[in-house]
Amino acid sequence: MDLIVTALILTVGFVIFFTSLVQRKLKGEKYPKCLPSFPLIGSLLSLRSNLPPHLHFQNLQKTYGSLFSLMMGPRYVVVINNYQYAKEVLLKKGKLFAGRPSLVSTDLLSRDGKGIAFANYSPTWRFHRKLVQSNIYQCGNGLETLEELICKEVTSICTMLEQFVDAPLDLMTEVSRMVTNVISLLCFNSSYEKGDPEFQKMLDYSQGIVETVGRDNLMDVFSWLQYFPNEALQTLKRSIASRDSILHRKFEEHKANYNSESINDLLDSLLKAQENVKNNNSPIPGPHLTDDHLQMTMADIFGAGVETTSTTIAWIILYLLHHPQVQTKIQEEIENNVGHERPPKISDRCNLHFLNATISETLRIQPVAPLLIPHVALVDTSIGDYTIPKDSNVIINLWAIHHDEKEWKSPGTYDPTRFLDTEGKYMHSPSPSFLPFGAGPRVCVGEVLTKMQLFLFFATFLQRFTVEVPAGHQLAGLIGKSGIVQQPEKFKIQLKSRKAWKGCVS
Ligand code: STR
Repeated sequence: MDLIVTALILTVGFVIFFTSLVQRKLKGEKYPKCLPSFPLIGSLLSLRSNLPPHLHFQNLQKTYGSLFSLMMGPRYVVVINNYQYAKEVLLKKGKLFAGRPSLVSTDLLSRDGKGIAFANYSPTWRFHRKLVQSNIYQCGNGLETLEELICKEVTSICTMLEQFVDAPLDLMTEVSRMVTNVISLLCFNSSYEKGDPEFQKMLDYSQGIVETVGRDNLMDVFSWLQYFPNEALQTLKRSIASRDSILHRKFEEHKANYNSESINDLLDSLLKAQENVKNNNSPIPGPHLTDDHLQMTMADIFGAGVETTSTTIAWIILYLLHHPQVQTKIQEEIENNVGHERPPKISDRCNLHFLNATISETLRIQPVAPLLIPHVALVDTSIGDYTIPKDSNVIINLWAIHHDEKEWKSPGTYDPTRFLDTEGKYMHSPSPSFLPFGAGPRVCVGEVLTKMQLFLFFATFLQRFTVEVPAGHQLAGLIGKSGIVQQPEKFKIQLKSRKAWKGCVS
C-alpha cells in the first residue's frame, strides 16, 4: 500500500515537474539536454554502466555536451564536464551554488547535515568553516610550527621504515598512521603508537564509511530504500557507531579538562567558541554550536584529513612504481638541492621543481575526489546560457576536467614535465583545467596542510629510500576503486635504502 502511495506521489511530482519545464521552455528559457528519464526511476536506465560514474559521465558528454542533466530518481541533477562551467559554478556564482543535497548516507554521517563537508549553506556552516580555518594550525600551545609537527611525524615513520627494508611491505598502514597523527595532533593534541588498537579501529570504520557514503549508492537515489534490509546501510551504521564511540570519548575528555587559558588544539578552540556563544560574546549572533555540531565538525576534519592525504600518497607511490624514471629524477633533484647531510624542509619547496610537478601531475591524472561533493543551487540561476532551477544538484566531473583533451595533450599519459616551464621551473597550473582542491566558498579547507605533508613526506622518503615492486609480486593497476574517494587497490612494495643516505646516518 505504502509503495503505491509513494509511486502515485512520485508520478504526480514528475508530471508537475515536466509541465513546469514545458511552460518555462515556452517562455524561451534554455535547459541543459537531459538523459532519457522515466517516472519513478528517472534516468536510471541510462546510468547503468560497467564504468565508474566519472568515466561514464565523461563518455556521455560526447552525446549530450559538456553540460547535461539527468534525473537521479526524483532529483534533478546537472553534470558539468569542463572547467569553464565548473568555474562559473564554484567561483563566479560560488555563493549561489554553495548548497549541499540531503542524502540518506551523508545525513546519517553528519547527524542531519551538521559539520562542514556535507552541511547545507547556512550561517552556522559559515561560522564553523571560518572557525576551523582560523584555528586549525594553532597547535601545541603555538610552540610548534606546522612544519615542525609534520617533520617530526615524517622523520618518525622514515626511521621506523629502516627496519623493514628489503622485504615486501604494506606501506599504507604506517602512512595512514603518520597522516592520522598529524591531524590528530592538530585536532586533539594526541597521537598513536604503532599497533594501537584504537588506530586500527579508526582505519576500519573509515574504510566502512568510504565504501558506503556517496553517490554510487541506490539508497541515496531512492531514500525509501533505507527502510528495507540493506547491507551498505548496515555497514555505514556500524562504522558510524564505531567512529562515535571514539569521538564521544575524546570530546568528553576535552570538555572535562577544558581551560580557556590553555588552548592546545582545534577541539579546545571549538569549545572556546561554544563558551563565547553561551556567554553571548560571539561576534556572530546565533550560530549553532551544540555538542553535536562541534563533534561533526571534528569528524569531518579528521575524516577528510586522513583519507584524502593517505590516498594521494598511495597513488603517488603507485605511479612511481609504474614510472621508475620519475622516481630517479626526483632523487637526483633531492641530491642536487638538499644533499644528504640534512633532512628536507619546507623552504626546499622552491627548488624541488620536479617533485612538485610529480605531486601535481598525480593529482591531475588521479583526482582523489573525481566528482567532488555535489553542490546545490540555492536560488533560480543559470550556468552559461542554461537556466538552472533552485534546488538543482550540480555534479562537477573533476575527472573529465583533468582529462580534457582540449586542455591537456594526451591527458591519459603520466607526464610530470607538463607542470614544468621551458626552464624546468614548476608551474602551479599550466592549464586552467586543473582544480584538485575544488574552488570557491567550498574549496578544500586542508589544502595548505595537504600540500605541505605531501612535499615533506616525499622529499624525506625519497632521500632515504627507493621503492620497488617486490620480486614475484604483480604491479597493481591504475584503475582504482570508485567511491567518494578513489582509492588504489591494495599493493605491496619493497624498500631499498639509498646508498647516499646509508653513508650519512649516524
Ligand atoms: C572519509 C571517511 C570518514 O571517516 C569521514 C569522512 C567525512 C569527510 C569526507 C571524507 C570521509 C572523504 C573525503 C571528503 C571528506 C570531506 C571532504 C573530502 C569527501 C567520507 C573531499 O571532498 C575529498
